[in-house]
Amino acid sequence: MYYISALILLLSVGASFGQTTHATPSHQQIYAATDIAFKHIDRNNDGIIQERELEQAFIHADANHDGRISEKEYEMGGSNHAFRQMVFLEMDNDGDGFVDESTLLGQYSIMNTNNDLIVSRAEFDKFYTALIENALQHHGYLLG
Ligand SMILES: [Ca+2]
Ligand SMILES: [Ca+2]
Ligand SMILES: [Ca+2]
Repeated sequence: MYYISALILLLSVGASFGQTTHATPSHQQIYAATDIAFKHIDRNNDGIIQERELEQAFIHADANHDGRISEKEYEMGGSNHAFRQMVFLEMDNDGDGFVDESTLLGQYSIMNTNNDLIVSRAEFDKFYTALIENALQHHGYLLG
């Protein structure tokens, strides 16, 4: 259930892109968004994402406690729905309308490239920047 960071990312990303609608975010904006997301998840401010922090983020996002994140739950975090929808679609890799625990777990493993049970800032940034760029590539039309 770790990787709910995606969730949080959603929240944070939408917020940071704010009202710049109808514009494809620049690399700088994507980086700024991942920066906000990281700080949001790293509750103990040690510069590392621990499993527990991701679990907390997931639990927080899973409003109805069914163990998966629906698009509606994902979008509850704020404005810029087009962007959130785009990222959600990218994360819902099996297209069933939910980002579930196994997806998040898998993403956490991917992020943690050196398998040391922590996700560093660099690992986090790399993963999310790629995720957003893939989302733009696959679903960027949603931004209008
Ligand atoms: Ca931390
Ligand atoms: Ca849920
Ligand atoms: Ca899914």
